[in-house]
Amino acid sequence: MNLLIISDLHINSNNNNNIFGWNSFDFIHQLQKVILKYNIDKVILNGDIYEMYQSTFEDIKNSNKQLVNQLNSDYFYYIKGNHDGLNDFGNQNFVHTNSSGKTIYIEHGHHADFMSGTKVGRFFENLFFKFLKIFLKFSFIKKIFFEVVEYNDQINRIPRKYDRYKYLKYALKLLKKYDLVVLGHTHKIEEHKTYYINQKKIYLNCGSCTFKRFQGIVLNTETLKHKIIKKSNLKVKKTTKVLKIQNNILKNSEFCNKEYFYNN
Ligand SMILES: [Mn+2]
Repeated sequence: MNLLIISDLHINSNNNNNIFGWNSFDFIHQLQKVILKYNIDKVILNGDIYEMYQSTFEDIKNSNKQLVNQLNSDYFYYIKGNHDGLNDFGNQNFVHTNSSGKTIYIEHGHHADFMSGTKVGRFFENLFFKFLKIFLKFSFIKKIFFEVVEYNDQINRIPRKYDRYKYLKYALKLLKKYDLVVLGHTHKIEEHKTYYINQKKIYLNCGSCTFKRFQGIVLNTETLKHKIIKKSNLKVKKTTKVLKIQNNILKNSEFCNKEYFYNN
């Protein structure tokens, strides 16, 4: 099985302050190219796909209908990130054991942080989100909350303060149990190989697709062979074929299923 793992798109409802930076159609087209090139069977959305610190899911969906519909199809496996705290859907992680017994573990990576990774932190985090769900019904509180979060959050600041060591340490701990670990969250693409009691271990970070970059990891679950995809500020050429595809997206909500790719 070939997986494509991407994370940290931070798709917002506000087009003026959209750190995702992609036009929905261009992003779907880019995704389609990668899916075809590497014969991808499943796309793993490894957290922080939607920017739910700043907007509600409903608002994000209303401003990016086609894209959200595509990402919600069965072809995509949704993992929760720290920006998904208010989100009712999604999985905590993706675990797979291949035919030779090698194990793959994929999660967003925020459990390395105090708020999501410790009992005390999680208690306050859950309490905070419970209250937030009630208070967000009042639009003036919602507005203040999203403004405060936007100010505090590092994602739209360049340079962002990075502490990759913490996540590397967290990945190494996971690698005692699993053979290959993929995290996101840091927005920095990474690849590390090491050995633990003669067993080869791999830690990968799938980076981020913000600011119109396309970063991700293609992984074959049988061979554990992987490829890092790293493209910066892509310009998508709009050929007549692309325009035809864009029209079809509007008509066909199953755009991201494989048969559709091959038949069109
Ligand atoms: Mn994150």
